[in-house]
Amino acid sequence: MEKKNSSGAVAVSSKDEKGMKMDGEDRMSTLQKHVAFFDRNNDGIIYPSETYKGFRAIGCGVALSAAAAMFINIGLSRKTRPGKSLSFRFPIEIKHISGGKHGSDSGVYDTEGRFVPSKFEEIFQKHSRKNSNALTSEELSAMLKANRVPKDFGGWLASWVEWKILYRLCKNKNGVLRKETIRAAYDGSLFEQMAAERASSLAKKKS
Ligand SMILES: [Ca+2]
Repeated sequence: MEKKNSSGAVAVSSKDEKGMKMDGEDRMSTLQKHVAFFDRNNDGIIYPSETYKGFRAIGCGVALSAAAAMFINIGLSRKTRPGKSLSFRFPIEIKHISGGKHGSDSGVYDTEGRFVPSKFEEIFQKHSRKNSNALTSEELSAMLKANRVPKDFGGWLASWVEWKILYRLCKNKNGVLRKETIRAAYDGSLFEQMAAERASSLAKKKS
């Protein structure tokens, strides 16, 4: 269930999210939902091993999943654990995930990780040329360039990696990333679908 707050951003009830309840909070932001898929045991913390398993579950290979786990957990651990010292287990705290937001992005998540529908629509208004409800590889690259904040190299890299992985895994047979796919990536429901499809295709192969 999604509810709009006064700023038009969307907050999502935590009851929808695998029964997980955040400490002292009764709602998850869309950004929290986006990452909650990777919290494999639903304790509110994502360890590198969980990031790895999550990437494997959606169909990424061993090398990409391992690289993603390192890149994401080392990059986000300190930012999502305000006031705590560095942990070499590199945990990510979901309740503070908005602290891990990077620059040079599309602005679809606001500073608190809530979904901003107008920014989402803007992606397609500005960058879709061939099909108003999808992005081609070239359109995606143009969007990444347009979003770059000068000298924000960390943000450039993070955006590039996120979108290129999404494109590589989720483009359709015509080589485009559809709007509804991108929408589902933002709230993490895409990952649940991908994992379910992969599990069922693996089960079919075994039988
Ligand atoms: Ca966990």
